[in-house]
Amino acid sequence: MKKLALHWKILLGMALGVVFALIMTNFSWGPDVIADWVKPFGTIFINSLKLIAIPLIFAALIKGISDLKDISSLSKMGIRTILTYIVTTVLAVSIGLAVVSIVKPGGSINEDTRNELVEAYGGDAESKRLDAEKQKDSGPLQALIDLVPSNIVSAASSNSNMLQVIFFSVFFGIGLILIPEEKSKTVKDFFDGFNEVILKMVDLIMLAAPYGVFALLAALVVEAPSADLFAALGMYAFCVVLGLALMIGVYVALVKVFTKKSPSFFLNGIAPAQLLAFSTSSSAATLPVTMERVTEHLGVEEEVSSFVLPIGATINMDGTSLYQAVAAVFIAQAFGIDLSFGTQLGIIATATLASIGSAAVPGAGMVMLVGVLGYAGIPEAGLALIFAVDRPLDMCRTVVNVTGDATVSMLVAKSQGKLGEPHVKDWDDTYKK
Ligand code: DAS
Repeated sequence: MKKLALHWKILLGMALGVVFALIMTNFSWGPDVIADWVKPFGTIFINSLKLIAIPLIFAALIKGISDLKDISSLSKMGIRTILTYIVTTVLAVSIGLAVVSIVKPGGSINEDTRNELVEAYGGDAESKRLDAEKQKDSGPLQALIDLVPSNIVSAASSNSNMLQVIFFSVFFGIGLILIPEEKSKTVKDFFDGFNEVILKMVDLIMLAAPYGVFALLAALVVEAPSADLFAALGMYAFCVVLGLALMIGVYVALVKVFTKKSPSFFLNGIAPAQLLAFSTSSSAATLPVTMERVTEHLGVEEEVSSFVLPIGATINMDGTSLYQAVAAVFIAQAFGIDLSFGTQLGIIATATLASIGSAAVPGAGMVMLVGVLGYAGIPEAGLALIFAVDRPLDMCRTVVNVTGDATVSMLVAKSQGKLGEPHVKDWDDTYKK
């Protein structure tokens, strides 16, 4: 069979999983066969994502921060770039939280289905619900206290301390920057290699995605066959896409206000990179095209684009952070967990940090979501629910990640007086060059 791109294989796995389960439910022994012989592969797949989450955060953040040193990131442009990235990411997460809280996709699940869900997926949902209640009673600075682990091994031992792992990774990265070059080089080289290995492991896990999704969908259809669950999943996906579309509107407005460039100029300039991001689900794979489009077609000078975009592909994932906020709150809604305002603020911080720690490869945002759920006390088993529809959403959020990087590169270039006229006016000129 012609080599199908991974995301088409995953979409095929989704469809076949549903069809297979619908066929099997016609036999009395069908559901048991799926529960005993198919669902375990979905559980294994989710566990492998959970397994890789902590090492991925650790590796990606330390590499990201130690790389900053080589390009003297503490310069004015570096600080301006990182601050602008953080602002757009917090904006993205806030839009995500607003959309999912207004639309309430998880709220449409009826009580029976919710109980089935808790039974099938979130055995620890009750304890999580109690934790969430307890969190409401804690002091105003409890989230800050929880940020600093007293023991890194215990912090790394469960995904619920993702913020603590991020805190330690950033702390470690800053330490790495501050020691003399001749000493830090060995450590930096080690983490470069460690990061490569972890990304390769993510690639291998994603190769199993079509089969994992097949098993997850089959189990989902058999265990919670209710139409309202699928309707809720559809509404969840709608919330993510709506939030992402609003974020594109925010970028167009920022470009118009701060650089006076028109929406059509910006969107025509960045469109080829957006299409590549959509089809590859990878900001890293799209980076070369993003660089060419931003420099040649949007007028950002090379010295800015070659600095701002590689950092952006690594630490600025507005689409991912928006998706993580929507996903976390949707799962809480589905399991009937009422998140306090403090927890929702914590989700803003966690999703922002999680998106900084997300690698620019397919599925990374899903892996980091494990930590966001862990922080907010939301059953990670809920991942099985939303992973079924994750791939199409990964394609969409990667488009926003790339568009966000291009936006910030134009804002930073403008503020540095480095935003000129495009070298080529439109797509045809590229071929004439
Ligand atoms: N696919 C990732 C990227 O390359 C984003 C994600 O997984 O959320 O930007």
